[in-house]
Amino acid sequence: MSERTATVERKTSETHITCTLSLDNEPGVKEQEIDVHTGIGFLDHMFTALAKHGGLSLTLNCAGDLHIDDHHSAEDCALALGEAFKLALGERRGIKRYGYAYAPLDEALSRAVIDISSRPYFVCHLPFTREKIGDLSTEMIPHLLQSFAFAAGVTLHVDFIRGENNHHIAESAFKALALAIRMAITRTGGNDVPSTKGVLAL
Ligand SMILES: [Mn+2]
Repeated sequence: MSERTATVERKTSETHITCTLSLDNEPGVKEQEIDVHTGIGFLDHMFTALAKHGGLSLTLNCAGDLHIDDHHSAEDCALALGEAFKLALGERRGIKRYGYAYAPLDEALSRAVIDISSRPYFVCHLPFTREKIGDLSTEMIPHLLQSFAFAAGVTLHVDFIRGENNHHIAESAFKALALAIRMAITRTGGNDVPSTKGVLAL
C-alpha cells in the first residue's frame, strides 16, 4: 500500500499557504509530525488537535493578510487542508468511507459525521456566544469547516450537543471531526471503491 500523502501550495493576493498532509501514521512505526503556523493562535490549536486526534501528520504554514482580519487566513488554510486531504486520498479505494464520533471536553460535547463521498455538503450547528476565541472569530469556525468539506469533497455534519465554554465547544467539535476522519480513512484491507457507483474520486 502506498502512503497517502499530499503537498499543496496555495498563493493569492491575500494568503500564501503551504500544507503537507499524511494520512498514514502508526505509533512505533511512523510517528506523527505536526507543525502548524496559521498566524492565528487559536486556529493553530484547533488544527493541531485535528491532526493529533485524526492520526495525521500535518505541516501547515500561512502568511496571510491578518492586518485586515482573520477571514482570509482561516478560510484559505481550511481550503488548502481540504485540497491536501482530497489529493492524499486519491481514488478513495479500500477505505471505510463513513466516520462518526462524539468528543467531550469537560462540559462540552460535539458530534461529527463524515462521508468521504465526493458529494461536498456541509451542515453545522455550533451556537457560539462569544464573538472571538483568542484571535479567531467564532463565525469563522463553521465557515472554515465548510471550506474544508467542499475542498475535500466530503459530506460533513458537525453538531453541538451541549456546552457552555466557547473554547471547549470549538475544541470538542474539532476533536469529534478528528475522530470521525480517523474512522473514515481507515483502510479496510481491500482495494475496492466503497460505493455502488463504483467510483468515488471527483
Ligand atoms: Mn484547548
